[in-house]
Amino acid sequence: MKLPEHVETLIVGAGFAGMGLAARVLRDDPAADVVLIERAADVGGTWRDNTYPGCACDVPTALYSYSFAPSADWSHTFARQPEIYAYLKKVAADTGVGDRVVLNCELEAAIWDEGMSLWHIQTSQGALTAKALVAATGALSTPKVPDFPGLDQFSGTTFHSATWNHEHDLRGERIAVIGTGASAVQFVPEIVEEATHVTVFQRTPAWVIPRADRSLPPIQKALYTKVPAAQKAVRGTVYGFREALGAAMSHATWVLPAFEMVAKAHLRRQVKDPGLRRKLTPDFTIGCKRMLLSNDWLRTLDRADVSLVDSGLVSVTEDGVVDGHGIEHKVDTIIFATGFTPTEPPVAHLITGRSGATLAEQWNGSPSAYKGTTVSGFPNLFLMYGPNTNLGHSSIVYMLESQAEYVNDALNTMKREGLDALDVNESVQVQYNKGIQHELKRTVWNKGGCSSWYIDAEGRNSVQWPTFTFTFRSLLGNFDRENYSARKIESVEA
Ligand code: N01
Repeated sequence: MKLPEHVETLIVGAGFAGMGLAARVLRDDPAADVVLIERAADVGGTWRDNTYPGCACDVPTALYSYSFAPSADWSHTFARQPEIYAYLKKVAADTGVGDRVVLNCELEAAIWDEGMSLWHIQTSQGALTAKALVAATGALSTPKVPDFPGLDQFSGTTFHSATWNHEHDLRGERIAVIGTGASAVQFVPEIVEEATHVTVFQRTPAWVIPRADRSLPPIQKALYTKVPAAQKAVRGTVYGFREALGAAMSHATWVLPAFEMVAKAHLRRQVKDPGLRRKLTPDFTIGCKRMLLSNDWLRTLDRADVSLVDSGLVSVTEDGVVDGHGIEHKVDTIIFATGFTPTEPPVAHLITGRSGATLAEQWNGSPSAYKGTTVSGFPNLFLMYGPNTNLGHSSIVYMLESQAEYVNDALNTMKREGLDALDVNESVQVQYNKGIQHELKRTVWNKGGCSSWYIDAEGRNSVQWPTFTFTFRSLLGNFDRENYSARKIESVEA
């Protein structure tokens, strides 16, 4: 569709978050004035962008879909990227959300107009105004490539795992992989079959446990299609199990040593070389960083055509990479598996609130919001997957649907009461975050002895949700109008 001149609700981003919200709004009112802008040429968000070999979800398929759009089409316990991408495209078509998306349209700036109570928005396709603005731009959508000295001198090929260069032939090449997180463990076992040699640069070893993956039999698909309640029951069971486990894990109780034993046994089974095993043994509590699931990552590192460097990466030369011992490794291609920028989202630089400061200026390196969704001083702005909504144990889709419920209720409240502006009270936001930070203090993410992307520049954990996901859902079940300053044309009321 074409970019309108004005819209009631503008959603930026057509991934799981933005599409889930749009579908929720349209379920209440199929004629709702809601438009999504998407910088890419298709919907799908992270599942459109991440196409590296072996890309799959490490959350079970049973949980990783919208509750309003169950699918029986999954091939494995852990779905593969192409099928999740296909699923999202199908949801876009089935729900009508796809018709509301302006593709190849990037947000450039959004400025709150206090006098008119609306957002002035500039995009790559022109300007528009919107009453409500939703940033559904993803926490893990902007690849991070560290600025290693000499990188610009490198004469070979470089790319990030999230922007895989499929034109580039890795056959016969010497490859350096930087980083050993959830992405690297998925693609390294795939590329070793093509490359001559792969050198993996590890900064911190990660705890790795087996991935209980299996292909789903056709009979299961038939059952789910005929008896949707059976699929619902499985989803509920997996959800309950994960909740119990996640809460126990994050609060560092008896479950963690048990997981650590599993991970150590996995390492012993897969890696025969004791020196390599030592390099791969973390010194922090399991769960502090995202636990990795893989049946072939550790085994792959023990191959003769794969080396693990744990002395760091100091610089890049014209045709290689220099490690912490000053040894140069000649390589043809460098693949960055160095993650994303969740605590420094670029979109925060584009949104200017009531005071004239951008969201990034207000956050100053340490994002915070009320219920992960609204920010004081930024009226009628809603964040999907905002601060402190990430999980270590369950499906982000559950959290996104909870936020969609809340935002939809807020939009309905505005309509019902004829409000022009809603701004969360600062004291409410501050109090809420005190509670979140207090709760996080007791979790493995804060006291597990690791450094992770959950901790921001100020040393605050501004990423993780500290407790049960159903607590989040109940907190966001209804829009709490009393915690917001509301404004009607010609009148201001607290
Ligand atoms: O990124 P990461 P990822 N010099 O940030 C290293 C989701 N995801 O793309 O551990 C040297 O986890 C860094 O080292 P260290 C999931 O939420 C989901 O792998 O910080 N190394 C680390 O090893 C996941 O958590 C799925 O010391 C540097 C690696 O790079 C998130 O995406 C699948 C460095 C980055 O690991 C990110 O995963 C894949 C530097 N300057 C991903 N900077 C699902 O299945 C960073 N590193 C749902």
